[in-house]
Amino acid sequence: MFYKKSFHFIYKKDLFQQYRRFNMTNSSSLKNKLKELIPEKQKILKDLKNNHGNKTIDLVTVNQTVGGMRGIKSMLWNTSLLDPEKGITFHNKTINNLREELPKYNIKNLTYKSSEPSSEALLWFLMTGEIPSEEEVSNLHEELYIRSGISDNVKNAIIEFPKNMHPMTQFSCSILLLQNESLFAKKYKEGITKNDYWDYTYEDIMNLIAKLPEVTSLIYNNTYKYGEYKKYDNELDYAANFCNMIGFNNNTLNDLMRLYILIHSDHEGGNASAHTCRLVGSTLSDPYLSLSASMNALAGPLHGLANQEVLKWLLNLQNKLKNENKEVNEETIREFAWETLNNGQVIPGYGHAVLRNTDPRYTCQREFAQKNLPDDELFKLVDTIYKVVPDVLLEHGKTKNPYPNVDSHSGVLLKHYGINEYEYYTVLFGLGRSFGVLSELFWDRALNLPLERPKSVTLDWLQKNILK
Ligand code: NMX
Ligand code: MLT
Repeated sequence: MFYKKSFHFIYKKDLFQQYRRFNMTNSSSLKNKLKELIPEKQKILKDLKNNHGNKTIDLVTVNQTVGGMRGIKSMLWNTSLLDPEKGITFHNKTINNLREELPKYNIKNLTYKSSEPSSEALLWFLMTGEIPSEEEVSNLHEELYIRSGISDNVKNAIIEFPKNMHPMTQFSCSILLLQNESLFAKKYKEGITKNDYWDYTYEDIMNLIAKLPEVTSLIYNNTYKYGEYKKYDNELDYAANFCNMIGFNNNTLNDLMRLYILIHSDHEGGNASAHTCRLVGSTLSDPYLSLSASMNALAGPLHGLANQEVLKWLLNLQNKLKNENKEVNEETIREFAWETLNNGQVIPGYGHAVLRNTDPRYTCQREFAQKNLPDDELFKLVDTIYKVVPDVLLEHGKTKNPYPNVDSHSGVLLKHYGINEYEYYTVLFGLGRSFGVLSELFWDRALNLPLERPKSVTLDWLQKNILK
């Protein structure tokens, strides 16, 4: 299935990749699969619009309109659905279902079989709703490899970013630097019809996902290390490629990265990064413009930036107690949590706009830690915080969900394996989130979903129409 090693001479590889990219349109088994699925989904949507279009799904209260539109069922989003108690399901499968059912990456079919599903398998599943065969995963692996590689212009521009520019700003800018390569934008300019949108959207999405490990690792290496740029290695899967590119060669970290991409990939459509990608994409901005915007939403501290805030909070807690010669225990953690709240700040990693229970993405990271790093000091701290903070938040009496979310655990795992630079953590969330929001963006174009444009009202309108 994979091409022969002799092509590894760089110049030959570049020529070969150009040739393969040229032929990719017809040979991609994922694209062919999607081509089969599109008419079925279009038919379902058409039937809903024509025969049930006027039925009511939900009603909207004043509190929802002035309170961030919580809970209003008003978006179509196919890749995943969030239950407030049970958490996320992807095409009706839980995280643990996927961890069992999706193919694992088998390096050279010999030495090491990964414990977590490959990100290639996840991508196939998110886009199609079907569990791929090993052959389909291999095919997609090759497709991503062939599409990988960033130009010298983009590379040099990223290297010129100031070192103190936040990694999320670098990430968003880097995606915009790639936008020049958008086939969708090019073909739209040439005058394609609606029926062809999905085709070029697919090309952009796959090219973009294939290039993200190089882009994100270059940001890491350039900001924190020595500016090294590593190319995609065909013998490693997607997640291991990323780890390799930032200078790590550790099978357990590779597994963590596979799990990390899986749990961060999608969280239905209403979260800020997903919703932003949908909104921007609905104007027919291409996938590069849409993903860059999505990453800007993820960069906020109430959303994806919370993972860096959590680690900062944990380290501040440790330092403060050390300086005061105090032990880290339930009592001192409770005091620190109250101090945070009394300062008018949120406890990062706790609470959620939809969930009303412990996030299963937290639970599976906890299980990973119990298995692989049970004696890690920061893991023990996170575990003790879990015993204390929900009660503190309940007593505080404001938050509707006193339990931990995904961001509460992720930094501790990354730090354990040596990724210490916490300002970078949200980039990793973004790498995972790209899989979900871009898969959905493909279907937005395939189903020809219209421009998103909800109706707003003014305070004056509310007074006149509600208080009457
Ligand atoms: N610490 C302190 N106060 C909180 C917390 C928290 N962790 N969570 C919610 N509250 C407050 C919230 O600020 C609000 O206060 P006020 O009435 O003064 O405005 C009140 O509780 C009610 O908020 P909720 O309705 O429970 O939460 P909402 O849906 O508005 O916001 C979050 C959800 C996630 C933004 C909020 O829980 C939060 O700020 N959490 C901490 C930041 C965080 O972990 N974000 C990551 C979320 C997951 N992700 O990756 O995106
Ligand atoms: C997410 O993964 O997007 C967050 O948990 C936020 C959300 O779902 O609103």
